[in-house]
Amino acid sequence: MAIEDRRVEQAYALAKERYAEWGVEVDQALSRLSEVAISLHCWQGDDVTGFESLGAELGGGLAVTGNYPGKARTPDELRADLDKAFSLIPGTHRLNLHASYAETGGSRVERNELEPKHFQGWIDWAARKKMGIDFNPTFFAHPKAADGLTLSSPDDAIRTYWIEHGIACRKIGAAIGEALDTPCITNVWIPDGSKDTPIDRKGPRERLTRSLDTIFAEPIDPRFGLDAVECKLFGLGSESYVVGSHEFYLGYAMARKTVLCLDSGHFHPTEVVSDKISSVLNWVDEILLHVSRGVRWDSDHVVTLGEELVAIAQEVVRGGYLNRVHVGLDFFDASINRVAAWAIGSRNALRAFLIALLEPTSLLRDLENAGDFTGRLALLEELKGMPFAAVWDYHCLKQGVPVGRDWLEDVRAYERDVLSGRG
Ligand code: RNT
Ligand code: ZN
Repeated sequence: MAIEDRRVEQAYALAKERYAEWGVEVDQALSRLSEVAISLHCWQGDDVTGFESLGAELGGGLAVTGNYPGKARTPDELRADLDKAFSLIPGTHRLNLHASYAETGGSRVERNELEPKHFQGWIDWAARKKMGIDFNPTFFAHPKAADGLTLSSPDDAIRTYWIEHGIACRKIGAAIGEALDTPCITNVWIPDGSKDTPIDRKGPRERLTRSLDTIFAEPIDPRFGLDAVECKLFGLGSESYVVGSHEFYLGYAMARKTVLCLDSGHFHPTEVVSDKISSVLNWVDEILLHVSRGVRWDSDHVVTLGEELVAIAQEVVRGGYLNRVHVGLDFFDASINRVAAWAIGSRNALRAFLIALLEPTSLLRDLENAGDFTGRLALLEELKGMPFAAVWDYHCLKQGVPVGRDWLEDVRAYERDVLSGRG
């Protein structure tokens, strides 16, 4: 049952007073929250399948489990599902698109021959929504990636094919950014690595450096396109060695002035991305986050409102980094309703930013500077009980999206009316 608007407003008024006692201006926090754009990953909608019908297994260490009915099979279905998801998320966000979602009108187009026109359907759709798009070359789920090596492959023909794919995608990214008038981040993630201990760790990394340098050789107007590189510790089938490790890409991003992508599922389980943000932003201008949730491994579970998610948002806000950090999501769960997965993950990411924006940071910093660690801990814990949910509900109301759990009813209706008809 829908909660009455009046009750939402009353709860908000009380919450506002409570935050004011801490010196926090709630309206200001909400207006800053409206500026946070989440790049919603298209691949949650169809289990990273894409539209190429190559019949190749996903591979690359990526694994989607579950067979919940109703997955999107066509670009129109995927866009309809995304429309539904966006209607449940307050604010204006972005789409994160993979090259494997090209629309080639039924004919087979090799990945190294993709062009902006193959993404026109996506561009037109995003333009109507006044929304930006980010982009990713797809270096997996392809016969030429079957042995797990792409840009670092010792095979010249294979490596060249993937370099050409990277170059093609960068041009597509720039065309998307120009068409939509907001820079498109084209993020390179490759699966390259090995299951068992390699003798040669150096050769593949040297080849990867040369491949990337070739892909990025032509300058791109930063108003249209930005390049990002995504590191990883290990994957299924690349447990012993990943060519594009954190050190590799941190160095690359610093030396070549690209954006660095940090995926929260890509590190040792006791390592956290929240602690890396203020380190790497000393050395690179901008980062892209792939907000994910690994459970025991890089399992890409739907993002929940947990301690690390809030810590990531706090680090971004406390550091004053909102304009240098791009926020993308990266999870894929086929065991639950896929639209709900988007809604849950995105709403959680935004709620984490709201919690961070409602923090009386200068008060906490003063305690820390005065050496009052008792006060710092006490207040941090008290803040966890503050009524941020009343502020969130009000934000959803004002942004015209469902308040509280009402969004679930929308998803259930969509499942009944649309998804269940997909066979
Ligand atoms: C894989 C990386 C990469 C992918 C997407 C589909 O471990 O996280 O970002 O999840 O490109
Ligand atoms: Zn990722």
